[in-house]
Amino acid sequence: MRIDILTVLPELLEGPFSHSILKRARERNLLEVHVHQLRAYTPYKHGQVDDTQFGGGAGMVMMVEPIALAIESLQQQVSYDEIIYLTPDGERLNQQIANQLSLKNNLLLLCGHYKGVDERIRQHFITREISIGDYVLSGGELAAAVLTDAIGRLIPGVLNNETSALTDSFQDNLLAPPVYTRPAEYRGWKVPEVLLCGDPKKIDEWRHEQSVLRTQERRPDLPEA
Ligand code: 6GU
Repeated sequence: MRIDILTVLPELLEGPFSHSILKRARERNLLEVHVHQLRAYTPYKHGQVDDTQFGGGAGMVMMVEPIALAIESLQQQVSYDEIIYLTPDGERLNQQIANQLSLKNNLLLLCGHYKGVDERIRQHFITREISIGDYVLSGGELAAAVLTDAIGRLIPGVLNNETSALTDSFQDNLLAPPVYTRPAEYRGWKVPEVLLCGDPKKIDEWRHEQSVLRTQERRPDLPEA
C-alpha cells in the first residue's frame, strides 16, 4: 500500500512512521508513506496557501488552487483509490473504517488547517472525510498519523502471529481481555488461575467472558457483537 500525505507541516509527520510496527512494514515494502509540502505547489508568492474568507469572519481558509494543483500533480504518478480529507466534521474513525481502508492500494490524505479548505476542494476532489474524534486539533496532521497507523498495521503481512489484529480491542466490537505475564505472583498479586491451567479451550472461554464483561462495563454504547 502507498499513502501520500499533503500538508503544510511535513515536519510533524517525520517521526510517527519510523518506529516499531510501521517501520517494519516500510522495511518489508508493505507500506510506503510519502509526505508532501503543499506550499511547493502554490502558484502564489512566498508559498502562500491560505487567505481570508469571503463573507468575512475570523480565520484563514486554505485556497483551492494550491490544493487542486498538488492533487493533480500527484495523480499524474499515482491512481488513488480514495482522496481523504481529515476534518473534525468528517465521519468518525472506527475499526471498521480502518479495516476497509487497509484493503486499498493507494490513499491520498489531505490535512486541513485554520478554518479548513475551500469547499470546492471537498466537492471536486475529496472522496471521503474522516475525523478521529469529537474534539478539535490544530491541524489534520496528527489525525493523518493516527489514521495511517490504524490502517498500516492491518495491511496483510505487517503483523505476525504474536501481534495479530484478530485479538485487538474493537475487532467484533469487543474490548480486549486483561493480559498478564511473568511473574505469576508479585507482592501477593496473583495472575488468574485459569491462565496457568494449560487448557486452551478453558482459557479462550475465560478471555471471551472477560471481553464481554469489560465491554458491558466500559463501552455499553458499542453495538452488540
Ligand atoms: Cl481530522 N482534524 C482536526 N483539525 N481536528 C480533529 C480531527 C481532524 N479529528 C478530530 N479532531
